[in-house]
Amino acid sequence: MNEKKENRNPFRRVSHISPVKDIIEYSFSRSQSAIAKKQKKRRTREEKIAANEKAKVTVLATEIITRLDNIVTKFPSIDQLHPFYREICDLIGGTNKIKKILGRISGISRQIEKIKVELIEKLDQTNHPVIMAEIRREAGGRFVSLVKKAQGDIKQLIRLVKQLKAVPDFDVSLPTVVVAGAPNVGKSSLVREISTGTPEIGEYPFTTKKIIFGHWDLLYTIAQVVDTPGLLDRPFKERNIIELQSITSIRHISDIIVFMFDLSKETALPQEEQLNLFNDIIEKFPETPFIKVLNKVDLLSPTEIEEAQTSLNQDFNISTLTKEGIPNFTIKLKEALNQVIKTNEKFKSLLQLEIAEEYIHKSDEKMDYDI
Ligand SMILES: Nc1nc2c(ncn2[C@@H]2O[C@H](COP(=O)(O)OP(=O)(O)OP(=O)(O)O)[C@@H](O)[C@H]2O)c(=O)[nH]1
Ligand SMILES: [Mg+2]
Repeated sequence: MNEKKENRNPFRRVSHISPVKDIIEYSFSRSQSAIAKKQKKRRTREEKIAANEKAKVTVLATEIITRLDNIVTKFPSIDQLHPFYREICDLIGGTNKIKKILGRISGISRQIEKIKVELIEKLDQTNHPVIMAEIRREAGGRFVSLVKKAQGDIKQLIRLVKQLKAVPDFDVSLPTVVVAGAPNVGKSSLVREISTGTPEIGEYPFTTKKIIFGHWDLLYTIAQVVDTPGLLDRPFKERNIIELQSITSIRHISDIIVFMFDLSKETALPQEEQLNLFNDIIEKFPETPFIKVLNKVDLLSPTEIEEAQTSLNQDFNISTLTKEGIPNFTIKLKEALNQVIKTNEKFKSLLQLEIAEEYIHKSDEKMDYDI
């Protein structure tokens, strides 16, 4: 169970990050109500005042420090993230930038701690109530101006975490089909057709702007089906964040790539560019098995489909609109996935389930024999 949870989006576990204004307000209210613990021995009026002032400064510093430190420690360790989430995190926020933000926040927390120690010492050196109150006010002023330095960083972090929490959960232990292709070829329509995923379908290119997961029941397990934003035929460094999410899914989580083509008149990208794109992807990820699918055959004549076969050499002809070719495609995709499960080391644990089934079967046979 725990293992499964760890496979999920780690940013979902990040707890609420308070803006600086709330940190200040909350810490001051705690500090104001702070009074020194009662001592057994009788104390003079000055001693009581000194103890209370020290308590106020300590509580104020501790409350701010705890909140700042929590932001840093509760943030998932970037270097230990699954490569998929690390790359997505890099795309959305820039991992170096995030590390710097976290570093600055903990730096401010350490500075507050240092000033607290310094001012407590200063409080120890006087027994004058007016000076003590002045030192306490000085502490408040210095803490606030320091914590305000983190205002921009914390604001950015709140925005980033919100975006990162929206990245779907994926489970490393499950086989994953990534549906990719040029914009508007029908990727989302296919994902809706074969899985529980419900991505938006639109007549215009780039309807899908982020990765969307659906699930699909297989014989012994479920598979994840990933809908990705459309890709254009262009060099890697010119790709935008939306496209790069597709590449990230292909790179880190795809066990099979379903690459879709659209050769109808509606196509957003000419056939040649779709082929360039396909070749570019399989060259970059030569280890990942792929299936080539020609969609929207309802819009093509038999001659056009035949011609496509020569130029694309596609594995399947389908129409997600009329459902033509879909049953055959799903059967074959399931077979391919079961093959991946059998041959890929990382799905060993799923196969053990299969062995368990066989074992149950064998013990049934044995019982028959005994009777
Ligand atoms: N005629 C026909 N239209 C289809 C077929 N499949 C999808 N469409 C239409 O093509 C358009 C794009 O479909 P989507 O499923 O959103 O395509 P996509 O590849 O996810 O598009 P992006 O997310 O924008 O890259 C929609 O208007 C669909 O209704 C099909 O087999 N035949
Ligand atoms: Mg789409």
